Amino acid sequence: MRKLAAGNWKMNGTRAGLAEVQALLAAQPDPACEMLLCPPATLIAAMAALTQGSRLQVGAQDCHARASGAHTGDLSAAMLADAGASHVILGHSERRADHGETDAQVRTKAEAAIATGLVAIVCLGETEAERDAGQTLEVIGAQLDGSVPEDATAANLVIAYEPVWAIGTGRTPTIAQIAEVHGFLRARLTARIGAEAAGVRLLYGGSVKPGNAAEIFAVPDVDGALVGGASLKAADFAPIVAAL
Ligand code: G2H
Repeated sequence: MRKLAAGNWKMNGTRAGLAEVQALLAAQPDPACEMLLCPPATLIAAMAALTQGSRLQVGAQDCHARASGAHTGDLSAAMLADAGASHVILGHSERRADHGETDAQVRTKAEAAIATGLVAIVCLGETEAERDAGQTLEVIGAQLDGSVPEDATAANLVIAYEPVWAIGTGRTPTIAQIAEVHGFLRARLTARIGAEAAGVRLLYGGSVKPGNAAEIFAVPDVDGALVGGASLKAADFAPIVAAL
């Protein structure tokens, strides 16, 4: 399976930030893994134009479940695809927290994204309180069951495990903790979508940086990373891509 280095710019970046994309293209013309950047929606079209013909793909950070209609401020999967997106991040913990997104909503968004031809990157992760209570696998298993469409395939689904307490904090789980969750996710996904699960990329996300990427990528069933802060600068993201 081809690994995936995905960057999530979150609510960061204006057109001036596209200089970092040019620097990344210059630094990584032929990486071994797939490369993806998910900027704010305002930059998708410009980034797609800039990366046309390169190995760097462009994605979005959310989509609406419906194709069109009276949903002020929202963007459909088809609009994102039209702007040049190939992937869309769904159910990131920041959207679950800021917008109250539920597993069922994430699932309908994933269904819409897949039906449009986008790859859905579905995010899962436990809070610190849930981990401390010994509920990590129970929580993640329920999120996976609730968020992943039953007809998802290795070609149209990516899962990102992002422990909420590791996001933007500089803290990362131990290698053993990542291995436990990713092994669990592979088994749970197999129970849900069958043999296709073997080819679904399982990304780790949460404070991935150049200094810890190689160690995390060596963990079984870690098939790439969803990188936030360290994807904003080519000088940080390029070595992470190179480590895959
Ligand atoms: C987790 C991650 C990217 P960061 O949210 O999705 O962000 O690498 O800044 O922890």
